[in-house]
Amino acid sequence: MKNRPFMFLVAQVPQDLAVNKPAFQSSTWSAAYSASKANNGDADTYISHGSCSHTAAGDPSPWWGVDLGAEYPVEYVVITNREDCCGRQNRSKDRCTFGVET
Ligand SMILES: [Ca+2]
Repeated sequence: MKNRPFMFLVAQVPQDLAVNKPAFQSSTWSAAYSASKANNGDADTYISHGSCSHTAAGDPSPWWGVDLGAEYPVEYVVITNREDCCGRQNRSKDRCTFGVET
């Protein structure tokens, strides 16, 4: 029997370190849009589907943060805003996906 060449392919799949880690934001529009919705692993961008965070209207300096639990070398930070309204206005108040990849 003839030896067949073989090859192993090893791909490093980015790991999202932010999924389901403790998340915080400067204010919350309503309980349905809490900080944890941004990093719940669901990338749905329609806020009415319940997977986006949103700070309160009138928050003069909105922010969102996540505690990764440790220090990591970070390759990418991915932020996805809602796509169901509001055109090109400042989207700093909502986040549907927040990912940190190594
Ligand atoms: Ca989400």
